[in-house]
Amino acid sequence: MATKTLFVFLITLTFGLLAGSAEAQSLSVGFYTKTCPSAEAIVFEEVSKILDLVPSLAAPLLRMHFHDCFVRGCDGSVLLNSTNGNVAEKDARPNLSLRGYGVIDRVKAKLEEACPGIVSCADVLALVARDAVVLSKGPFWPVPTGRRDGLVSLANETRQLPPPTSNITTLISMFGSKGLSVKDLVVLSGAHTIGISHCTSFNDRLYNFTGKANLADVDPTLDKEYLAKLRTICKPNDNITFVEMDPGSFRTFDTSYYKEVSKRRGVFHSDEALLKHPLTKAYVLSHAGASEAEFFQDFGNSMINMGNVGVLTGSAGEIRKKCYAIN
Ligand code: HEM
Ligand SMILES: *[C@@H]1O[C@H](CO)[C@@H](O)[C@H](O)[C@H]1NC(C)=O
Ligand SMILES: *[C@@H]1O[C@H](CO)[C@@H](O)[C@H](O)[C@H]1NC(C)=O
Ligand SMILES: *[C@@H]1O[C@H](CO)[C@@H](O)[C@H](O)[C@H]1NC(C)=O
Ligand SMILES: *[C@@H]1O[C@H](CO)[C@@H](O)[C@H](O)[C@H]1NC(C)=O
Ligand SMILES: *[C@@H]1O[C@H](CO)[C@@H](O)[C@H](O)[C@H]1NC(C)=O
Ligand SMILES: CC(=O)N[C@H]1CO[C@H](CO)[C@@H](O)[C@@H]1O
Repeated sequence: MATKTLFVFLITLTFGLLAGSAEAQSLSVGFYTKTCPSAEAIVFEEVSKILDLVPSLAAPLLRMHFHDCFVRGCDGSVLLNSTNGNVAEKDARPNLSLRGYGVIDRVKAKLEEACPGIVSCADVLALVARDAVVLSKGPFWPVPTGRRDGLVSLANETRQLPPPTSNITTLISMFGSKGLSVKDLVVLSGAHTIGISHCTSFNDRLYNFTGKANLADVDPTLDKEYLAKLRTICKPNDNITFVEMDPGSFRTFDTSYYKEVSKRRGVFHSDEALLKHPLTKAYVLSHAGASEAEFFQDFGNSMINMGNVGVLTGSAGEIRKKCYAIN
């Protein structure tokens, strides 16, 4: 109850703050105020109930919004099932490890009960991602809404998602191609403060790193102690085991990801890569173990930027009835 009151208070506060800025945007905070006034409260209540039971779903729900936005814009395309003639994004390689589709279906069903045909699945993803962060003790930010749902989902387009082997050049250019800055990159990478990774996503750093068919051939940039620990957990070709990405606080949204990366304990090349550019390196170092306030503010801003990527508005697309299929 206390959280709910706080939530309503924050929403009200945010409306007040944003009313002052007259920026023309296609999305707007409080888009459903008239058409479905309880939409955001319904989402928060459902996500709270689900995460009370299964806290480990917070991380994949945040990640799902990222995977949606980077492929065809934030249009709910990540949620569509494959059909007879088409393999959807969901069934492409990077999505093997996405979880939480059932949560989205459940939240959407509640919204359809309250206001049929009003709230898009793309907006559900954006709101659920925010609430998953709030419920992991992270920041609240006002989520601009008004996205519409796309009609297309193609497995081969998941190539637009950066792989964990990415170097800094690739990361900057892949974020740049979505209109996101170097700062957005380092800030949004901070999402890896919660959740898990399968050994498959970083095993190349632990064994046979340069392809010498030598199991002692490891990534020299990874912290030695951490490397040894990972090697005891992840065996070569292990595609089942997973590790906490931010050991010790993988369910708490905080700045400890930057502390880990600064000690060369980021699990992916893409985490390590943040130490290879002056701007991202400076951000990592200055936020390692620092107070959360600035990171929290930055994270909300960068999530709003990411949530704007390639959105459909007005009469484009549709409002899906079920998130896994077009109407
Ligand atoms: C910078 C480029 C990024 C790369 C290369 C990357 C890559 C990955 C990989 C490989 C995993 C592990 C998947 C697995 O093995 O189970 C992962 C997990 C995760 N990623 Fe990222 N990611 C990136 C950016 C982001 C962004 C922008 C967000 C959200 C804003 C995000 C949120 C997450 C979360 C929360 C998890 C944990 C998922 C879970 O617990 O199931 N990532 N990421
Ligand atoms: C849609 O796909 C999900 C898995 O991604 C599956 O669990 C669900 O049964 C599918 N729904 C329909 C109606 O095909
Ligand atoms: C992706 O797949 C679609 C449908 O199968 C196809 O029309 C399109 O050409 C493919 N795009 C690329 C870049 O391969
Ligand atoms: C970064 O990775 C890309 C793609 O794998 C590669 O073409 C490029 O040479 C790499 N850049 C550097 C500086 O290593
Ligand atoms: C090591 O990597 C090379 C090149 O990718 C590959 O040909 C070889 O089979 C790998 N060896 C082992 C033991 O994984
Ligand atoms: C793991 O690898 C085995 C053997 O290569 C394969 O049969 C199995 O389907 C894989 N499991 C997953 C979850 O990818
Ligand atoms: C949840 C989900 O739909 N995962 C799919 C991801 O893609 C693989 C194929 O690469 C499917 O087997 C999974 O079912």
